[in-house]
Amino acid sequence: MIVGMIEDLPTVRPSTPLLDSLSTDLDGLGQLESHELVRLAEELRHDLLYSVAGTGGHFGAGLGVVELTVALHHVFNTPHDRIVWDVGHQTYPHKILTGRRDRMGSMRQIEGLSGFPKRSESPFDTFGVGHSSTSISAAMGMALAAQKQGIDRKVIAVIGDGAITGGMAFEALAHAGHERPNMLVILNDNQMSIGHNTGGLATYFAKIWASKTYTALREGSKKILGHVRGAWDLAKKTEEHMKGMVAPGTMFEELGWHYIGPLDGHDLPQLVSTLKVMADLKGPQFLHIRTVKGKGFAPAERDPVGYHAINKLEPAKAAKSAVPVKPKAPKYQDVFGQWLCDLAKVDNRVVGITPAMCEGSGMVQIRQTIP
Ligand SMILES: Cc1ncc(C[n+]2csc(CCOP(=O)(O)OP(=O)(O)O)c2C)c(N)n1
Repeated sequence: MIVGMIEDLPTVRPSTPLLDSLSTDLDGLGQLESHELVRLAEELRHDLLYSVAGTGGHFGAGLGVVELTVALHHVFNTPHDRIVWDVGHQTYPHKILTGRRDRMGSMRQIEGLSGFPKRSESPFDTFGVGHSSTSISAAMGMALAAQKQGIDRKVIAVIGDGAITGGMAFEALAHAGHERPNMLVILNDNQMSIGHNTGGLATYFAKIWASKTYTALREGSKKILGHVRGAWDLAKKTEEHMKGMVAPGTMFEELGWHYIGPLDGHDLPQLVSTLKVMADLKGPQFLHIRTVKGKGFAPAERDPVGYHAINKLEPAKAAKSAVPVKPKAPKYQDVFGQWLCDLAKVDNRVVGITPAMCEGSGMVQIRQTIP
């Protein structure tokens, strides 16, 4: 179900019988049937909407990985098997599932839960993050260490299409392509970073998707046009003029990875069956999934940049609009952004460089006024 308006956000804890029945060590999750997993994902999404609406924090990324979170904890024996989330801003559903549900109301407050994975918080948080692009490297270290000690452990890195553009991620991709540890990287491609993606890799991922869609269409039309004399030849000639077709994943295959995808990351049954197969494959495995940032909350789906992170929503006060309540004081990044603009106006040697997050670092104004 898509929640569409702020009034629809749960202000009281939604009914989540299946989620309530799970033990904090996730015993039993592995035994759930496919239709139960789908129901669990729905309950988890509602619980997430309820808790983030109450505390504020990272919003869109977590909503986009609800199915993936359920699938990973269902297929893998966590925390013995290790999930390494890149950046970690997408781990709110993971935290709800892994024993911290009753503390979600303390998110990002003093003595409360961290907005990122934190090893001291839970054995399910395998790596302390916040900085991006580290997950593949960390997961590779864990995989090699387990191999060396003869421990039978699966290791999975989950990385976004924004974070994977970081140099460290590529260092690890190249390294693992050479060392060939048994590990899985899941590329969560939602066509978004914090802001809109830029750069050649984003174009490459878009081409992969376009080629897959095109191939599916081609297979369909082959069946139909094959029966019409001349029509198929004409279609083939047209096809020769099409530029920019790419075989999915060639780049990763060339680096030494076995690539599967792109798959619909919200199709839970398909995700589960693919993960089950991939879990037993040897060597470095790469699964490319496509998801929607903000999935299940229509305003966030429409505006993934604005809803990357939100302030606490106050549904009673803001009953008529989906606009997050304004904070009282300007944010640190806004003060910084204003200072940067003032400086750049009087000194043309000043250039702004964002950490791939123009909005979050208060640099929208300088981009617009002094591009
Ligand atoms: C070293 C470093 N640089 C920049 C950032 C800012 N940052 C936070 S999340 C992120 C990428 C988000 O995009 P993606 O990985 O696609 O995840 P999504 O939010 O789309 O799920 C970036 C660049 C960071 N956390 N660490």
